[in-house]
Amino acid sequence: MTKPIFALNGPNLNLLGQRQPEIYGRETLEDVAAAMADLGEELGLAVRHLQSNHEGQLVDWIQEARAQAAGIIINPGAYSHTSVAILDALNAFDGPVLEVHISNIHKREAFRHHSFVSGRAEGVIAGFGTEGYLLALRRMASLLVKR
Ligand code: CA2
Repeated sequence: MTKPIFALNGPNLNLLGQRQPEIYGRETLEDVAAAMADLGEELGLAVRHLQSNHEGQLVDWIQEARAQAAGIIINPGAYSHTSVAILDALNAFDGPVLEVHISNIHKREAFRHHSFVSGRAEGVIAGFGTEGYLLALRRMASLLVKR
C-alpha cells in the first residue's frame, strides 16, 4: 500500500473561511480536507491533513514524513517567507514537495514575493484559491507514478 500524502498547513490557516473571504475565499480548512480526501480516494492516495500555528510542530511533521509519507503538499502560510527551519526539514525529505498558496503572493506585498520553500518544491501553485490544493494533489499523483 502506498504511503499517505501529508497535507501541511501553517499559521492562521485554521481561520480559513472565517475572515478575509475576499483574499482566501469562503471554504474552511475542514472543507479543503474533505475535498482532498474525496479526490485522494479517486486517485488512490490517502491524505493526512495537518495544520499548526507553530513552526517547530511543522518541522516535526516534515521529519515524520521522511518515514511515513510518499509526498508533501504544504502551504507554509507566513512561514514561507521566513522559515529556513522548514526549508531545512524539507531538504531532508526525499519525496516530492508541492507548495500551495491560496492567494497570488506575487500580486501582494513585496515581503510575500519570496518563499524559502519554493527552492525545494517540485512545483508551486499560487492564486488558484483553495482549488490549488486539489490541483496539487492531482500533480502529486502524476509525480508518484513517474517515480
Ligand atoms: O495565500 C496563501 O495561502 C498564504 O500562504 C496565506 C498566508 C500568508 O501569510 C501567505 O503570504 C500566503 C496567511 C494565512 C492566513 O490565513 C487566513 C485565512 C483566513 C483568515 C485569516 C487568515
